[in-house]
Amino acid sequence: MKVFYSEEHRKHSPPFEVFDGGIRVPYYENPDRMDRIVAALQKTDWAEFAEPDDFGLDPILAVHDCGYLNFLASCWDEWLASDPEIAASPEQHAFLPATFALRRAARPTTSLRGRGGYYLMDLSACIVAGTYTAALTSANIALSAANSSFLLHNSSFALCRPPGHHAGKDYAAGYCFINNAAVAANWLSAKGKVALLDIDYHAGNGTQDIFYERSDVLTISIHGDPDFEYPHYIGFADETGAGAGLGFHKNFPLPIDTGDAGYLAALDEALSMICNFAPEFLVLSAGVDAFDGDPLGMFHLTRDGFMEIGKRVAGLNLPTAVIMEGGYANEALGENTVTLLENFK
Ligand code: OKP
Ligand code: ZN
Repeated sequence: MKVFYSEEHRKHSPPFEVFDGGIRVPYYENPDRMDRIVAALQKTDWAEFAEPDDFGLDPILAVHDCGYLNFLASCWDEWLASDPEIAASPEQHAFLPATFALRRAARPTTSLRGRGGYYLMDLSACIVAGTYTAALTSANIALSAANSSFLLHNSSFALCRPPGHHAGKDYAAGYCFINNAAVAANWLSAKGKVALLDIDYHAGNGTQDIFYERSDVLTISIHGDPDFEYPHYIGFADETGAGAGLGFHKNFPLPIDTGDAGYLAALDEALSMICNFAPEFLVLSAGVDAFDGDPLGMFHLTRDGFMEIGKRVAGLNLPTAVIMEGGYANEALGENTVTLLENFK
């Protein structure tokens, strides 16, 4: 199986995040995550590592707003230029907004703080010097996997970092800046119908937003009920698409303490929806933070659970671009990811 990966992700390593709006903690979405997955993949006899190609900005701008992308590109430099104290010790800092724009009447104002509050949705989307470069490379990794799945008609793995599924057309959120899976799915949608299944523990709100009014990309997310879990305001069962996209989005909000059995029951429903949709390609937003003991999750999936998920999704027999999303139990992250992928080879 082709595994697209780049060392560029290291450039995005914020020194802290503001956890649950309270204390500063080390950034959970850290480079060590990739090291664990790479190490586990290297022990297999099937992972074929490849560098991503550069697809340019067009496929990214097909999904994301230009003003938002410009903000990501210049935020850090503008911030350094605005404050000599920050410029004196940049590695101790991460840009975060101080206010958040409620979108109803809001517009991106010209000041950096104004744009920050408009384009960043929470305190886990920290911007540092390498964020934009790392995010662009991460999107190219997803595009490379999509291209490979298209050309070779088989499955591929995009080892993306930063992750993407919380990023909407014009906002960053939850460690995500560019929606890698959405960029890949949109790119593939020019070749044929696409289903995008999100099995990360958190609702794929950005993906939902991006495709909400489209019928050529079926989007499905299985996740912790937003009634108790991040991203809190989106990912409910009654959100099923709008306009031409009505009926082409599906959420499976599941309760606290969901284990393998409850999860697999929802997965089977999702898979039968995908079968009925009859897509040519599948994009799998693959987080493994539904794992028992994940510091950011409240499900109890086991390694066998991930094996079974992989088996059943691979059983669709679709060319699948598997896109890495979350997973924060770093000691188990490599094994869980390899286990999920095993059946796609
Ligand atoms: C990103 B991905 C937990 C705070 C949550 C953001 C989580 C983003 C998860 N109480 N902070 O979907 O794995
Ligand atoms: Zn997650």
